[in-house]
Amino acid sequence: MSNELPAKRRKAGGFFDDLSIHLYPAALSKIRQGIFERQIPQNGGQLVSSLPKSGQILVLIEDNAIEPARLQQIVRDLSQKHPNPEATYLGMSWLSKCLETGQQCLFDEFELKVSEPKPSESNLGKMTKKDEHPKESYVDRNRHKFVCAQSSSDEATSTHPNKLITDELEKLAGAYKNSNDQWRAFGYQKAITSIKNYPKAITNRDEAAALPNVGKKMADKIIEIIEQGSLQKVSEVCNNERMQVLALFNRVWGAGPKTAEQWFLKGHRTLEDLQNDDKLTAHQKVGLRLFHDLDERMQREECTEIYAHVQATALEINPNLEVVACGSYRRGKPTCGDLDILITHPKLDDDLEISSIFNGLLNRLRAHNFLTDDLSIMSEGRQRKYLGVCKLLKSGAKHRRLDIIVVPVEERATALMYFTGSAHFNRSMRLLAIKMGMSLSEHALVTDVVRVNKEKANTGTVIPTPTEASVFEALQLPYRAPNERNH
Ligand code: DCP
Ligand code: MG
Ligand code: MN
Repeated sequence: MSNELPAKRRKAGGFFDDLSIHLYPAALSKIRQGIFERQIPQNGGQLVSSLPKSGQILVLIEDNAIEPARLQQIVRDLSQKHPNPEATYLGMSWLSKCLETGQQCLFDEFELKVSEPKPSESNLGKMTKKDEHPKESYVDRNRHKFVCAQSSSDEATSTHPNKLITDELEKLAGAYKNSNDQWRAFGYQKAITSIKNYPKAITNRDEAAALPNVGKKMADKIIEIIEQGSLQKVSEVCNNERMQVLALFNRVWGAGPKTAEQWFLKGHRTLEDLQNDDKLTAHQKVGLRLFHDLDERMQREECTEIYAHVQATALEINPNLEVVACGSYRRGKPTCGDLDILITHPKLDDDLEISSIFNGLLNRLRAHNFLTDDLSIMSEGRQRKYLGVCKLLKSGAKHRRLDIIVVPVEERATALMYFTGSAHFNRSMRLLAIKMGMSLSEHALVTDVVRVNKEKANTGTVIPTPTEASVFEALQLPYRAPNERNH
């Protein structure tokens, strides 16, 4: 079928729909280039042969089998020779992953950040042994820029002087996210963060355009919001049937932008339509049946009640158990999407005992009719994890999401860090660990990990981290209390 189309013609609706993509030729083999040049238009993307000075453009740079220092050099040269504030630089492995999985993958770990030029530096991005780097390394100089090195200050971001602007732009970012247009969502999100970090009220176009990640078109939008109080584009993008339906479907627990889009394409428009679909997954069925309860975040006080019930039940099994409420609750948020509970005890090391505590707790909670639906029950390494739905034993109580993990004591601190989040904070900390030649997961902080093309070639050595503070310390970060991790 697609043979009838001229090779370069874009196929509407592919997963690259509307993306303008430039394949940067440096280090790119002719064979790979040929494949990509065919695949991008076939999946709805638009190939751009030369780099535009302005406008959103995705610049893909070969990151396969290339020295990190050379890759950094390429990105830096490119951004200097062709400055375009709306360009996003990604490793070519993003493209491979999209083609492999048949979807537009998240940019997250593929984004190539432009580092400021440091002529003395020849080993950028590469973590080397101390004796090779007697002076401060790249990571040492840039550590403070990582999100995990900064305290999140809720007040600053919720009451900054350009809130009207970011509120309006957030509507667009949300709509693009719901419709799986993550490239646009990403572009808006970067601009929003930049505006939130700007300490003064923006008053003119040049001031707006001078902000990082704000291009000329974005600056025009900012001015429109300042002058009109709102943005015409918001109603254009958000007030149509498709967007409204996608926004609704995204609220079903267990469905994301991709599922929402598939449902829409099948002709579904309402929650009732979904009820009649016999292809829903078990999760989606629960999400749909309990839509109204699970759609709403709960007040912190309700979390406290749920926590008290799980904790009391766990302590019946063993009074020495440590039962910690993590997630947004531990970060002090006034409302929570679910409750995340971590369980361990100071001597917990035996896999049979881990299972027995885990199963014993679930059985007891089931016997109380406290658990109403299981979403998934799994083992992750030595940790056991439960995702489900619970309901307090009082009239009028609503169904709430509950996650429980039981972990061996030696994984306590890294599991606590992971389960406390935020997800953004965790991503930043893991990235920093990688740049320092380590690897951080919910199981352990590991050093001497050798990576070949981003795959771990050896398993490394576990650094003992008995406390959260020791994780921060090993990464040479100032300690941040949970309420400072709301990034
Ligand atoms: N987590 C993560 N990466 C993800 C999802 C979760 O690192 N993609 C970690 C950090 C989260 C924690 O797990 O803080 C708990 O996940 P939740 O989805 O429950 O998120 P929160 O508790 O932070 O927020 P919410 O109030 O929405 O539950
Ligand atoms: Mg949570
Ligand atoms: Mn959770």
